[in-house]
Amino acid sequence: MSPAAEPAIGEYRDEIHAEDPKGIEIGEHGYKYRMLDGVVMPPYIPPARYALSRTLATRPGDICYTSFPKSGSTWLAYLILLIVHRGEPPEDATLRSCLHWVASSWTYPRSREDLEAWPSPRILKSHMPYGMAVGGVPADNPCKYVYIARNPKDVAVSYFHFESEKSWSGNYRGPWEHWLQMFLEGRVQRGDWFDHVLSWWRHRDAPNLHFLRYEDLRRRFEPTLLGLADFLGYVLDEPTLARIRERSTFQAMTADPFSNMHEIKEFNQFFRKGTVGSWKDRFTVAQSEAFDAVYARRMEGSGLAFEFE
Ligand code: PPS
Repeated sequence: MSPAAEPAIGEYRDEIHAEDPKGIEIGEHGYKYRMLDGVVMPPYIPPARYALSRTLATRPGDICYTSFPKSGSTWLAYLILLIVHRGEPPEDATLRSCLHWVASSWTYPRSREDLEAWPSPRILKSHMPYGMAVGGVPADNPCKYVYIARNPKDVAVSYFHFESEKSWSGNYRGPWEHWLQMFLEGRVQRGDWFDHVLSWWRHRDAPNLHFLRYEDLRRRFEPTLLGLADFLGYVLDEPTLARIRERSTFQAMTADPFSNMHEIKEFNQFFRKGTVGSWKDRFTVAQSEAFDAVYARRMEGSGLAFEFE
């Protein structure tokens, strides 16, 4: 089945997302979520689709990209697609239609049969921690996994905008300081940022896992992209590299209907600022210091560090 043959994507609607309304909780400030394997998850990840995602048989050519939300995963998805397609996005498609978000009942909820019939290489999207990954245990899978992480202050702010300003899946209606507290306590969808990122970081030396940082893509684009391409088994010549660089800037992705998520109502929150350090517009000095203390404690000994400026 080609992406072009599929029905148009629907806009956000509770009745689409909540295939299994029994499991949906409404927390503080109207925040909607459901629990899966003890982790806070969005309403649009019903248990049946989560099970499909866990049991999907991956293939050697598959590329599964993963992140905590708001860490640059849409950017990474486009880079992977452009690498695979030599810098030219496929015709009669959109970025979203080329991806498989298996656990989600939203966007393109393809059946197991459709997924199995899809030609390689399949690009699989996920926002799960390591223990809940697509295909089961990553180390036992033949596919490749790419994880992207971003400094958690920018993640917390980007996520707050995403969840609170529009009628998005969480429908959060609380103030920033409450959101920040929820973030630090692991009560936002996808759970605890530290647990999530470190769960993948611990496996960074596995041969089928590539760990990236958003800040490296921003600051050191070319070597970071070449490293990604190399991991995926592609050699990029100079013209292809130049095409990918040009097409994947924040401005180009926002302007291009292929990559700008126009199928999804309120798509603008996918592309907000695209910078390192926008947390400073939101954190107070006291919040920043309190965050830094938690960060130092939770990251201690991990060997993982982020740029915040
Ligand atoms: S989501 O909804 O969880 O899948 O969001 P995700 O795509 O992971 O992250 C969204 C943030 O990534 C920024 N973004 C980019 N930054 C730089 N360059 C490019 N091309 C790019 N594309 C997306 C996007 O603006 C979100 O960050 P904020 O800080 O909100 O701007």
